[in-house]
Amino acid sequence: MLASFVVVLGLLGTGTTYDGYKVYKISAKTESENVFLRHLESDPRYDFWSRINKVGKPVTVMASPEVQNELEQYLLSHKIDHSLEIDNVQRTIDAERRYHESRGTNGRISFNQYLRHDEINSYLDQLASDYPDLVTVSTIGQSYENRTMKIIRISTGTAPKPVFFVEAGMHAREWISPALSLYIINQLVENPGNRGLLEDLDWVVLPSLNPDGYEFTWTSNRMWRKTRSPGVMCSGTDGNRNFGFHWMENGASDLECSDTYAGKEAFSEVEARNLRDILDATDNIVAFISIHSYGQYLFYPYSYDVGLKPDNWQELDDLAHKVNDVISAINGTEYTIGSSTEVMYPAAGCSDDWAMGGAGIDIVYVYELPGGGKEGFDLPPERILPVCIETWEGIKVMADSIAQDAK
Ligand code: 0X9
Ligand code: ZN
Repeated sequence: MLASFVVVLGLLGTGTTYDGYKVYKISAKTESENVFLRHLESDPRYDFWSRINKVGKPVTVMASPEVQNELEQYLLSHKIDHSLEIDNVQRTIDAERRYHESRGTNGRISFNQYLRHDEINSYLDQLASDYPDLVTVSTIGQSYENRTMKIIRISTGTAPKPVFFVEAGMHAREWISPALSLYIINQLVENPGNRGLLEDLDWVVLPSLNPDGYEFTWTSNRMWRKTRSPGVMCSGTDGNRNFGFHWMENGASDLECSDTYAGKEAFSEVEARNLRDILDATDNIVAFISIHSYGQYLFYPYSYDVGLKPDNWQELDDLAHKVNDVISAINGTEYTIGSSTEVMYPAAGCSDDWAMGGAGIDIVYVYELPGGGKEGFDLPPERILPVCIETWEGIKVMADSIAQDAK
């Protein structure tokens, strides 16, 4: 089976097409139905867009035309509830590309389209030159394929303040993640109305943690998730299983071709090492958020094992509820809140666990932003701004609370 998967990957090569691929929403009603889903998940012909969850929470699965019949039969014979989410994945991807090509980047930045890695870096450099008193842009290293990884520090006054660290772009296909991080930067730097948010905190934002994977989603395979470091059978490691805190203990794979492949060893990926090193080198980080999509979850650590919560979990939980109250008041977007093992699944080696357990940061969250409804990871470009606007309101609440605590 693995061999045929590799052949398929080889054939797809560059310019993977998803013509005729369908996405299904599958809901297990019982634990035994979940066992059938696990069986499917272990079959590399199916791409699980979300991991298997608690009973009752649907998972989304992409299937090629060749396996759709088999999948539907399997679900029907086991009486597992399912519905069709996307009829033709390629159509959605094409629409997104047309949108990008039809608009140039007018002015400094636009939130009606997704940006390439180089465009992201250019925006940071532009801000550094336009706002030298407010902004410092530094390179934290190169990616495996030698792309430059940058962070931006936004800071007023002369003395360093406690730092709010924002990480984005870990998973290549989750395009709304870098987009939101740029919106955060844009608001903090270019909207003078937000200067209050810089009074008690400095902000450090890393918008593109997986540049090779991200570019690969533009040039070759829109649904790529991992890094692009080569392996023997398959390329790429899941950055969010590669951090060295209880690495590989749970919810991570040692199979190269898996989308949750944890890597040869902890911190095998240069991108993960770059993040680790900048966290180590940055003084006084009081809060860290890792931005992903999709599913509208707000997680706090730990995710390496079931039932493990940090001592301050209640405080984290309370603040997450405040964030949700503000966000949901805008457009009704509701987040599910909890430690990720509690509301989703265990996953060892995530950057948030490292931020708390390894780097010693107390306030740590993962945002799983909204998906594109039927489009999943392909949140349509016209949805970028609404998602950014509502999420930014939540992040401001977070920042206010962190700033109070840090005083
Ligand atoms: O599986 C993941 O890495 C994250 N979900 S995603 O769909 N964006 O891939 C969830 C991470 C698990 N939770 C925490 N890191 N707390
Ligand atoms: Zn993710």
